[in-house]
Amino acid sequence: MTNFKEEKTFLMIKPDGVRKGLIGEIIRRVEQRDLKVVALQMFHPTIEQIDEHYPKDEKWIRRLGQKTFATYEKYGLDPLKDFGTNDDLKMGKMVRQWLVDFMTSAPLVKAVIQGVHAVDMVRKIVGPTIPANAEMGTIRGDFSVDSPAQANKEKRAVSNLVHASETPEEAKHEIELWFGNEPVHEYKRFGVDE
Ligand code: IDP
Ligand code: MG
Repeated sequence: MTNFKEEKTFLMIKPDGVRKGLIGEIIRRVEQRDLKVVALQMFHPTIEQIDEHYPKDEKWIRRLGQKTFATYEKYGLDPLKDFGTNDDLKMGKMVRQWLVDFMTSAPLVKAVIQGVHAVDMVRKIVGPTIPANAEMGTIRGDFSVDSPAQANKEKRAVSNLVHASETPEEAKHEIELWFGNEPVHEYKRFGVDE
């Protein structure tokens, strides 16, 4: 019987994950949790593809800007001095552009992961966005050390190894974008599906 909580999510190993030689480790941690890799590929994205990947709606961009300002506040820095703005939307657009630059700087690995509560499970395995907030035992907690304050000062995206969909809606959009023309495979995993 199909488990009604079974779902698919999208995972991408970012340039730093690839360049640190962590492809195998990241996939291993996902498989270790009985989640199934149903599509997997290395590729070098275009600017246009990455631009489609990150949401374009104002709410998402503002949230990204707000996060950046929150980091600035926490570390006593002045965004107006460094970026010439206090506006969430303007700041969010800048960070989004840094992300596009970062994500096109090396090959990436993209994957579709299937399993019970796959979206939440993969987020849990990956850990929260900022490495310092990511617990040991998560991919980001164990292997990344970047600081958002430093990244913002250097006008670049925070290096945190992995991208993983945050919601089922985001997963649907991303799987369609990255695997729309390619096969996602069906198979039964020993000890999981039978
Ligand atoms: P997520 O990757 O944990 O889902 P999001 O908030 O969706 O995090 O942000 C997307 C990516 O943008 C992050 O993974 C990180 O690389 C980058 N990022 C987030 N906040 C900042 C920031 O304040 N400065 C620079 N880069 C950031
Ligand atoms: Mg996100």
